[in-house]
Amino acid sequence: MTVETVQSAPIEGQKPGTSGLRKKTRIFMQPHYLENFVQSIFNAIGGAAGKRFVVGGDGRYFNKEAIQTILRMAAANGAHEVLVGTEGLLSTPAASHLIRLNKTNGGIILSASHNPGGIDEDFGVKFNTPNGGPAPEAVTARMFEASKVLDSYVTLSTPDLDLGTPGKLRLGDMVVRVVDPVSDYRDLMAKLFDFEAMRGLLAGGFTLCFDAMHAVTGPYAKTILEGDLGAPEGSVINAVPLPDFGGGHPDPNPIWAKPLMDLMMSGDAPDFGAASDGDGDRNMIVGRGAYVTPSDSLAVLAANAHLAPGYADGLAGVARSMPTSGAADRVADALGIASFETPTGWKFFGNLLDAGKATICGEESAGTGSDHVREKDGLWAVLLWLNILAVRKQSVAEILDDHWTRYGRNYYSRHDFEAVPSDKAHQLMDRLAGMLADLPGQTFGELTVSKADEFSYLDPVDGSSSHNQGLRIWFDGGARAVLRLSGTGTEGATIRVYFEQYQDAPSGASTEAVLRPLREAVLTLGAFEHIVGRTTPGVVT
Ligand code: VG1
Ligand code: CO
Repeated sequence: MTVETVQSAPIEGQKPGTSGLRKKTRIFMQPHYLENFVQSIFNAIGGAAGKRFVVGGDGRYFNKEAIQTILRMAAANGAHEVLVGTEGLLSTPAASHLIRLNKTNGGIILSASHNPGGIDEDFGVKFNTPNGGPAPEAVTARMFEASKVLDSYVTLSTPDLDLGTPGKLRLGDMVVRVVDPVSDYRDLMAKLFDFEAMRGLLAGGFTLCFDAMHAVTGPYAKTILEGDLGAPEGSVINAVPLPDFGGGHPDPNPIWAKPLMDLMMSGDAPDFGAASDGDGDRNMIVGRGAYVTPSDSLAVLAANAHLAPGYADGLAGVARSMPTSGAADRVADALGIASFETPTGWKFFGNLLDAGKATICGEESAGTGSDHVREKDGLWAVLLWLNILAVRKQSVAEILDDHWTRYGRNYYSRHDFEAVPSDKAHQLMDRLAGMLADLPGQTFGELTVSKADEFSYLDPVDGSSSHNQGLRIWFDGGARAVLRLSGTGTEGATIRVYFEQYQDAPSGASTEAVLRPLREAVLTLGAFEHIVGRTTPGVVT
């Protein structure tokens, strides 16, 4: 076996965003594009020689080819062993678990998560560090720097490996261990949750529908929900991962999981509905007639986690990303535990989890997880909900009502303005950033600004700081708006606007009605109409 050195040159724009490098699939398929980035990863971590990695992806278009390329490059770079899921499939949380379980030097995960898949859609590559979590900013910065000076990469010219069945293969001097993507993850879930109680719940007639959205969670949900817990066959729908996710966005929210939402709001609704995203790290939870916002879900899980065996000793702390509503903070206060507010993106939770400062973390974008892995984990959230439902013997709606009565309610909604020309989006954000200091005391419609700032984060564990993490505007009467630009898009810019209104004694009015004055104030002060020519978002979640 001879290692081939391929001459290349730096490719512009290989800068990882909120969650790895995401580009149009055709860009990743260009000569040297993927190879340059993979070599930059290895170069940024001091080489791959003698190291062990996990590699897998969500099965989207180009997953198979990319896995083969990465395996060859890992072997050519001298890696000792790579663990890869059967057919190259691994959910993001399962990959995180395998990295930790096998004490590897990290892993490469192929996914553009909730973005659609296909030759004309999106692809992504992300490196996770030995703790199982997404590379922190210092590491992604080194990857980007490495990409700017790259002049060659190494690979092998070997035929594709057959990754169809678990077993041990060799590629040059490197061992390739093909592993079942589900089994170790399943064992971890069985340790954390009371499967017996959950089996009892389902045997007692409790019904559920889990929409895997033709993405990677299908096999996991089938094994655990239908296999281990005894949900009737057919409880998991769209369970076969497809390279184009059946043509939809594998994004578990009321817009993209509309058929499930419609079912849950209908007379035929099962007791519990859930969905997960392309790579299995996100979740949507919906009870019969009761959608649970991700921010509320985080708060409910934090308040009730002790009902599951894995969390019976209580939580060390709760962490949420800055745009996520403050509902979880209220639970932390009541429990007398710490709460943390981090920038958007799971990589910022890693240090808190490693240091034992936080046990449960969450983001408003349908991500919840705990210290069991270092990624958000869609199916984990579903199982924790089911465990809580099995113990409390109440409906999702009753649990939510009870929660709001006790803690008050943070009405919440996110509006996305997608595919905005980049210059316009920056113009809007820069203008607003420049106005922040003068906003307090000014009134917009019914609301008066009480405070405004640009969010910076000082990591309490390693002392690193991250700036420009979003604009925050608070108003008298418990309202808050956050504006930031997405770091996962592949076309133009996406402006995300997050609205939140706290009510101590929830009025019961619709979220739309409660948030209207806030929305109007923010659209006015942000000059949306004038700068981007739009006041209606493309997606509301
Ligand atoms: C979005 C979400 C963020 C999430 C990220 C990755 O980022 O807002 O909360 O961590 O996607 O999720 P952005 O920068 O577009 O707002 V996933 O499921 O792609 O791993
Ligand atoms: Co995801």
